[in-house]
Formats: sequence, structure tokens, C-alpha cells
Amino acid sequence: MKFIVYGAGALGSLFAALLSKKHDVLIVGREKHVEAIEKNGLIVEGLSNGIFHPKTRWDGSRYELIILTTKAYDTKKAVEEAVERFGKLPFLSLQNGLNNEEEIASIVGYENVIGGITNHGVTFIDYGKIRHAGYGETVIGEMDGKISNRIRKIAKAFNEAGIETRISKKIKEEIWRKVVINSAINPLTTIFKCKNGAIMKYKSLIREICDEGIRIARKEGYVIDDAFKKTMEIIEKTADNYSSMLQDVMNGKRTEIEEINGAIANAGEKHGIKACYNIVLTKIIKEMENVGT
Ligand code: KPL
Repeated sequence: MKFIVYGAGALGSLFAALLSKKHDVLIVGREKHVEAIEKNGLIVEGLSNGIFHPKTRWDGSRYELIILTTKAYDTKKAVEEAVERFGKLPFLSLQNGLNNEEEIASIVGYENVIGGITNHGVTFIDYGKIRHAGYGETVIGEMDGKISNRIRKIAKAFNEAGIETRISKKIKEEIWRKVVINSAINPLTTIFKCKNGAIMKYKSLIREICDEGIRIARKEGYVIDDAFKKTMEIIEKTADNYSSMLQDVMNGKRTEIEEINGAIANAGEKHGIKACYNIVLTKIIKEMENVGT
């Protein structure tokens, strides 16, 4: 298949690297990252190892799918730019946060949106170099729940490239589960400045944060009662990774706290639930963004 990975930071680069073994992949990211890849290849260390060579310059040919891996707060701008550069193509969001699919659809329509989540842990080491620090499942699904030909084709292409992928008929529920998982792992690892595995000892706190998200998800119509169990599993599987939020704070970048914990708190407010944990975590991380590490 022909994929564009748009907004390739750590996670997008892992997908571009693995997919490029079997498919035609164009990587779009920050200029310095792209230049380093052109010079030395895309270097992946850790669980996946090697030097990969996705395309870095567009040859004008038509691609089949844009895999969007930008930060959630950049979604709208990124989709507008991508459409302008490559034309109107289907988008698969593999981003963190709650409202990416709606934002993409506001530009290209729901028929061009595929929802997705992935639980791989990836650390950005330097321009052109990433570390695959934790395995995780990838789940994709049509927004209307149908098992379409294109979703089958994408899942097959991912699996053939070694990216374990499952199709879901309830992708929005998967996205809610993933957001609740991130609502515990990401701010806690950022506050305690530690790898994912080191928060294992705060089990009761993690349970309470997850329970708050689970309760709000249910009001939205999504039953994700296993979210705490899944969170503990993902902590174990990505124990050696620095969460994307901690990486952002360490690099002086804006975090996705508003799109993760802030979005859960906003949904809670809609249903008359004061999401105390999510509100406090959002405030603490916003302070850390201002002050830095
Ligand atoms: O999604 C992640 C993130 O860091 O944003 C996990 C899966 C928790 C990996 O670190």
C-alpha cells in the first residue's frame, strides 16, 4: 500500500520505519528530522532494530492513506495542510486525545476518517533516531463500525509489516479506553519524572484516576470497565518508555494534557460530574509546561 505518515515524531517514525519494509511510505515531519533521515536513514533501536528508508520527498504520485500522528492540538492545522499538499485522502488518526476524529471530519468528512489507537511506547532520541521501548496493540476502525474493504486492507498491511493490529466495530470506545489509560500514565510519569514502569507503585492512585474516567465514559455511552486493568498491563509493557507527555515537558514543548485529562474533565462537566483528579492533573501539568522541568 502507499502510506503518508504525517507529523512523524517518535510514534509516527516507528510506523513509517516498520511499514517501509513492505510498503511505499512517505514520511512528513520536522525538516531537521527529515534531513537526518535523508542523510543517515531512520535509525530505530530497542525492540525494533535497524536503519529504515521511508521516502522523504513526494514524487507527485497519489497515496492511499494519511496516517496522522501529530500532537492532538495540531490536528486541524495538520489536516488542512495535508489536504492542500496531497489532495483529499482518507486519514487514519493514531493520535492521543479525545476529539481528533471529529476535527479531521470537520475538514474531510466522516467518510474520510478512520479511528485508531496504538499502545507502542516510543522515545524520540534525536533527529533521525528513535527507540522502540514498549510493544503495544494497534486497533483501527471505521467510525460507523462497518468492516469495510479498506479497513481490512489496512489491517492486513500493518500486520504484514509486523505491527500487530486488530479491527474494532466500536472504535470510539477503544479511543475512550486509551484516553483513560493515558490520563493516568502520562501526567503521573510527568509529575514524578520517571519511566512508565516506575509508577506501578502508585496502584491505588492509578485506580482512582481510571475510575473517574470510566464513570464519565459510561455517561457518554462507552463501557470501558477494564480500563484500569489495561492501564496496568500497558505500564508493564511500556515500563522502559518515557511517556510522550514527559518527553514533551523535557523538550520544553506543549503537552496534550488538555486533549487527554482536560477533555475527560470537560465531558464530565457536561454530565454534571466534577472530575477532580482530571482537573487537578490538568492544572499541575499546565504549571509544569509554564515553568519547565
Ligand atoms: O501512549 C502512550 C504515551 O506515552 O503517550 C503510552 C502508551 C503510555 C506509551 O508511553
